[in-house]
Amino acid sequence: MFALSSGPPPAGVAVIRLSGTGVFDIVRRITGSRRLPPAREARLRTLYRPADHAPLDQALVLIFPGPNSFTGEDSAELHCHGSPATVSAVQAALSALGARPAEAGEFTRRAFESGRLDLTQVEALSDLIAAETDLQRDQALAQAGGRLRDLAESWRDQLVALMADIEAQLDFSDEGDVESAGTHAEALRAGPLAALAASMATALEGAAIAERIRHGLVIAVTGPPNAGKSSLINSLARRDVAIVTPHAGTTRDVIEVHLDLGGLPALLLDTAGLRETEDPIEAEGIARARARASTADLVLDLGPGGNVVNRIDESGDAPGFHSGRLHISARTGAGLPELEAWLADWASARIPSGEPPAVTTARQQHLIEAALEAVRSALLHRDPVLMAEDLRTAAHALGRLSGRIDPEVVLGAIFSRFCIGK
Ligand SMILES: Nc1nc2c(ncn2[C@@H]2O[C@H](COP(=O)(O)OP(=O)(O)OP(=O)(O)O)[C@@H](O)[C@H]2O)c(=O)[nH]1
Ligand SMILES: [Mg+2]
Repeated sequence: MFALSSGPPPAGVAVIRLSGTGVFDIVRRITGSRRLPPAREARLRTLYRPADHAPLDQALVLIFPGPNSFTGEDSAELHCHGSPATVSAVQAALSALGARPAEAGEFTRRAFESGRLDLTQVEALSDLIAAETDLQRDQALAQAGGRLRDLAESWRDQLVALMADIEAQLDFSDEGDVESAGTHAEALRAGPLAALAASMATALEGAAIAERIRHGLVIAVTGPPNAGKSSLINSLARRDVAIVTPHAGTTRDVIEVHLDLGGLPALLLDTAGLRETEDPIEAEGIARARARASTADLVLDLGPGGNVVNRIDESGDAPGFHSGRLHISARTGAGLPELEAWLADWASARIPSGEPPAVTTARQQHLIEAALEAVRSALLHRDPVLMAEDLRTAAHALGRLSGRIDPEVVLGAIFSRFCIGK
């Protein structure tokens, strides 16, 4: 299979990736040479159309023999010139040579299936491709390196050891050993099992922060029509994302803008001006504005009693914080540096610096919660048989975390989020 892995043409360079059995043969045929480049070293080669041997492009060609490749299979990359004509001609040549276009996420899926990545790393790669701020990148990169995988593996190893221990004790007590399995279970409760529960609970603590890092803190701008909400959004975004007119009731749909607040991600929402209206379209916009504002992490209210006062170019008020409100002019930009500094402080108070959290997705959080619940239930049992049963449940949840034992539908949903070529 093959895919264009770089951005859409035209571009300076287009990277076409290939993976699977027979890839090296295809590279030999498209370059018209028996000689492959040395592993993982780029060589300049002419690419030819198989039908008539017409030259298509001069490209850098690299090969990555399996299993030491991203997918674990024999793989190759063709770095072509990035014009639409070159890319489609090379792709047509690859199809003529028997390769087929890859599906979305198929390279990553093969990496998962060959055991090069576990499911938490797959999720991290998806986040890494989507990362817009430094913090999102740091979090995704740490996860892609296998941080949660290693943690979950150590939990699973501990569970397996504890289960083996309990089984052994049960066998002994069958033989009439002096130490009863029940007393042994008591010791586990006080020691390793309690430590395991504590470690899982600590990992879960960062989940809410990780969620904020992934999706961004949500900031809604609200206020009456014509307050200057869309003007403020455009100034903060530094581009013309929202329509601004002197007409009251301009904005209808909620408009979302990604902001980088000193490396911290935020999602800024422009909303319809709040007022009584007969117009059903505007009324729907206002209902949506209210709904989004009610779940936002912060509301910048440009209304009469709100926390932001706009139009100081008209009122003559001084910019910045005074009388408990922030004074700005969306038109002249006065007070906006103060607003941006305040937003960056506000965001950093909500997203503490330091180690990025280990648990980053709702799926991971859900499964670790399930494992923790089973371990806590095990802590309550006197009967070692029931205790072992709970530990098995916990180990199963952790197996799903890594994707070892997840049903096809779950895997399909995760990989379909990837773009083609990854
Ligand atoms: N003088 C002055 N005019 C402003 C300022 N901010 C916005 N305006 C003007 O006020 C009008 C309305 O601005 P918008 O940004 O569209 O207001 P809005 O709150 O988004 O309005 P709706 O979408 O209708 O709810 C436009 O003509 C803007 O140019 C400001 O700080 N000073
Ligand atoms: Mg508006």
